[in-house]
Amino acid sequence: MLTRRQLSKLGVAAAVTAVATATGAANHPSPKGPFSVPLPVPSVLRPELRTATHDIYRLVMREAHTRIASGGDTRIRGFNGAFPGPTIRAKRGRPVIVQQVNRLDTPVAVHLHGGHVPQPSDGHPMDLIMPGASRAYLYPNDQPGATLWYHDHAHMLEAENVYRGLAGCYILTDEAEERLPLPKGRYDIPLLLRDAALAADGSLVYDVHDIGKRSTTMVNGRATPYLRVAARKYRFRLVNVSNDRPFALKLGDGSPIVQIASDGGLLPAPVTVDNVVVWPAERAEIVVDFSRHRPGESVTLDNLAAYPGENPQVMRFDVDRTAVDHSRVPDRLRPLPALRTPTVEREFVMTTDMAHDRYLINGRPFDMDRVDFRVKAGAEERWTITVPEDTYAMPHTFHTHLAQFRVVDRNGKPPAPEESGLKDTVAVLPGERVRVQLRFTSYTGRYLYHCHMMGHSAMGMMGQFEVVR
Ligand SMILES: [Cu+2]
Repeated sequence: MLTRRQLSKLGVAAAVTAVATATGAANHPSPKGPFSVPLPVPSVLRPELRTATHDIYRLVMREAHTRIASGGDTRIRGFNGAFPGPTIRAKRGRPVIVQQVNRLDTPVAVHLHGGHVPQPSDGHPMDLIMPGASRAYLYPNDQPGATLWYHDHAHMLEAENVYRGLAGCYILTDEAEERLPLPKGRYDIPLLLRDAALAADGSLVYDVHDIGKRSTTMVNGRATPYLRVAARKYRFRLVNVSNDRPFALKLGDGSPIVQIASDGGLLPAPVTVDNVVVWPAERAEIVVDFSRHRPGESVTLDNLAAYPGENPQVMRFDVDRTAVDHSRVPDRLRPLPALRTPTVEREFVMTTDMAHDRYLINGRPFDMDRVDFRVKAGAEERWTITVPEDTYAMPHTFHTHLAQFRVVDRNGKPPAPEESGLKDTVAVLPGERVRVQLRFTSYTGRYLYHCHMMGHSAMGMMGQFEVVR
């Protein structure tokens, strides 16, 4: 949940007032205005082959046209030409192989964000898939159920590739989670959130610096869509796939939101919040109960972190029917793994070098040929991430590959309940100091850590560690 102080740090407090003034118009959508297109739900990818042990998928990265908003078609780069890509649904204990075919004219590397993955399948930018080539990625799925996502990770190209569409959702479930009485099936929907700058002809304008112009927000690739819902509970998997934009989402009618999961899956217990925050690459799963509405009523989803002057409305839910609802949110969801005493402590300082247009971790930009530190397989480590409060300080989102972590404290205080679960990405605002704790497994090799504001990582805010025995 974003506090008023954090909102003012982002310079977006003005947007809070804008929410109140904009909602009046929401009930009368014009054909070309917001809420004129239905929310698409990305299709679930079918395996090419199901063997006794593996599900085998194939995805072709190619250019295609889509319609984001009224105004014209948009040329995108998509997995199977889809914007966003198809959803892969996997089950814990059953490995997946994805054959990725590159029919774009740019090199790519596909990373499964949040996945516990052996090094050759991690999408390290040294393992590029060149145009015309392909690569098979093995995902063991040996971690608890979680909403993951896959995206390009070619260094210095990732920001534009993802901006142009190379992102998709990967939903991992497990048996314990499936036994919980949470909303399922058609009542369990991923919402991939992002923004873009759209030209008048509908084309995507990419400028790594001018993020302020990306004022079209999208859900599942459509600008301000509507979703027809039944008057019952839904599970929504919020995935922030945007390059740089945070969302702080609140229901337009002010009713509370129940958050059940974060990046690494279910929280120990549900948390009721006024708004739910997802920074770039973060995920949050929420349960929204529309039974408080009658058919014919609507409720918007608003972004408290909208930039000043923007329409803060992200999408609208139109309740159009009643439905039987046997789902419920249990009081306990999933216990967290215990923290061990860490054996190693490390510090990460995230800064901006405006003179050279670079973003740095510990004073250095990414170097493919440099291993920044080595980690012992099986080690429990505590990492401290700080963003000094200086002239060019800005929020960053620290992400590490391979391991999920737990936030130990934020500025010396215990994390909020919704930030206490398993995570792989954490926001650090100017002047903040966040400590996280993570445990490495037996996988060895080079993995990345970086800021997930993609313009920042593309401009150097990234490093690599090597796990050794
Ligand atoms: Cu950053």
